[in-house]
Amino acid sequence: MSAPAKAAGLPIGVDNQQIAEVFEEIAELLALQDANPFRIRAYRNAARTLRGEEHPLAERIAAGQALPKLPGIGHDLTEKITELARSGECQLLNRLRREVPPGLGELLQLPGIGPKRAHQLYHELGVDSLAALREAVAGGRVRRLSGFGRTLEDKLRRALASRTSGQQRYLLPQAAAQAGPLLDYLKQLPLVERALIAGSYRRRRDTVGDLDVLLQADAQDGQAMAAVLRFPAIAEVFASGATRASLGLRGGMQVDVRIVAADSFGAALQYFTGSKAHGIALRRRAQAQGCKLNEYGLFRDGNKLAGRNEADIYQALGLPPIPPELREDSGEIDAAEHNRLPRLIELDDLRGDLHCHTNASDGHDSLRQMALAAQRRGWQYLAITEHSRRLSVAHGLDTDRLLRQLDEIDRLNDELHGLTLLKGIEVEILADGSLDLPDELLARLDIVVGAVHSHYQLSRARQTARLQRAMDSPHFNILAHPCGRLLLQREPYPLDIERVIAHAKQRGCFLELNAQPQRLDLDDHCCRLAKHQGVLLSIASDAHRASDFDLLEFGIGQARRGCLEAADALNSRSLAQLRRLLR
Ligand code: DGT
Ligand code: CA
Ligand code: CA
Repeated sequence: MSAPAKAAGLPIGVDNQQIAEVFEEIAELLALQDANPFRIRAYRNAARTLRGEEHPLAERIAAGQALPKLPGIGHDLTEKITELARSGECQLLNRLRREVPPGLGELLQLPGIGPKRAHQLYHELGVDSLAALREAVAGGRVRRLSGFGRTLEDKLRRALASRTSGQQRYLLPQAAAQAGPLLDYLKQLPLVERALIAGSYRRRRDTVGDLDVLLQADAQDGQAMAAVLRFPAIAEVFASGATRASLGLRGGMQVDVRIVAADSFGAALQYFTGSKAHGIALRRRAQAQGCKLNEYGLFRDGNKLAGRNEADIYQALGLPPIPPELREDSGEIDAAEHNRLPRLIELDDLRGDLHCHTNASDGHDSLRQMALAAQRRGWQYLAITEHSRRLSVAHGLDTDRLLRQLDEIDRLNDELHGLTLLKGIEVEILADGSLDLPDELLARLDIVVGAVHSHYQLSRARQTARLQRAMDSPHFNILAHPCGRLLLQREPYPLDIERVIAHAKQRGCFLELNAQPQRLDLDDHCCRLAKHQGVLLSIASDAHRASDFDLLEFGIGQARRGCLEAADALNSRSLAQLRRLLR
């Protein structure tokens, strides 16, 4: 069978194998929740059926045809398949991924550990990661669980010892959730004068490998480190001395701790903030000036020129301080040397947010709650951009429901002071680049944000042409999460982003920097490309609840890594300027 001609060779969305993978993951996560075995088996069986099914089901759904009767696939699973075919996502899977601690899946890779025992470890001992299991094994607690015993515990100890940990990476909020309590603890220690996290976390990289903690304290007698090691959420101490330690946290992250004296704190901060490439380039510069730079300070002929403050190191090397977000050896030292460092954008530069949802589609808070939260932030505007009808999993709006929301926005705007709600939509960009709602309706809106939530598998050329065509629509304003990546989960789809940026420039459109920490899309590199072409970016929260406006902090971090200044952001503009730019 083939897609209908009118859909212009409608591309194949998710294929059967991908649907099978989703079902297998659901089965595994359900098992980790110790769910009903029949339900788990239903997903496993359905996955098996799908692996052997040659008709691409998603194509049938796209063509509006009924699905063939398949063994083990009843009403419920058919709905899941339809959801996946339409949106490329599965809400149940998303929910399970949120509910089941990510570290639990790792336990399954150990000998003798299946879902049942993993569930038992979690519920009876609170073990939710390899690091936590190490601790439980070390404490002799595992052998006491029913069905475990000493033999299995020994086996686990050997398996754990042979694994190198710390290779996993973490999203910024996951890292923050582990770093926050640790920093709070360290800061209240009487012996600790200063505590900071350096490394990729300070540089606001999109994912973080480990935490590099820097403490200012007197390390001499080992008292300071002893106090550090009393932090309750430590699962394992890999190594420790008076000035350095390497730890595993219960949350799974690894931490490198260094204790340094006040007169080299700045040098250590500079060194351990990295990146390695930036550090090497800076050291080369020091050498060219007849100096030596290391984590203790900047020296010439054995005399210390700087070390106490980070900024002093740069200054002694003839440079203004370089913001951590730029330290990737991608031109920042040269720019600093010629006084061309950008004045990086800050959260306070934003005058509003141009992408958010309410409970009219898949958000949690009401329009009023979102508006009041925006008002409390002192914003001038907030664009309400629900999903459109085609994204049925997200309860997307059709014409009638959108019109009703527009009336509601009018009423609220009469009432609100200081804040203007803009009428918008996050309209689905269909496979061929057309939009999911009629032009007459889009014409009534203040702002049209377009997004791709399906058909990720198109060729690079077709995906690029699809987005270009979407921007050709007369009412199109902003391309949401342009590259479609989901960090640690899904690669961006093949796309000629430079062409897309050039097309946006030509069409007077804008691109989004989506601040959701699993997206951060555009990424830093693409931000630079857009800035270079003079295409303004909407740094947007994509909030689904009022508290999500806080996520803008992550978007700003990425924007700064992308060299963006306030003037490079669409939503740093006043309402009047914004309206002009949106035409
Ligand atoms: P991550 O943890 O993988 O997200 O990335 P980073 O940048 O935090 O890297 P990490 O934790 O291995 O090291 C922290 C910083 O320490 C790194 O950014 C720069 C510095 N550093 C580590 N190893 C070296 C090295 O061999 N040479 C130099 N110059 N600096 C290093
Ligand atoms: Ca690190
Ligand atoms: Ca490290």
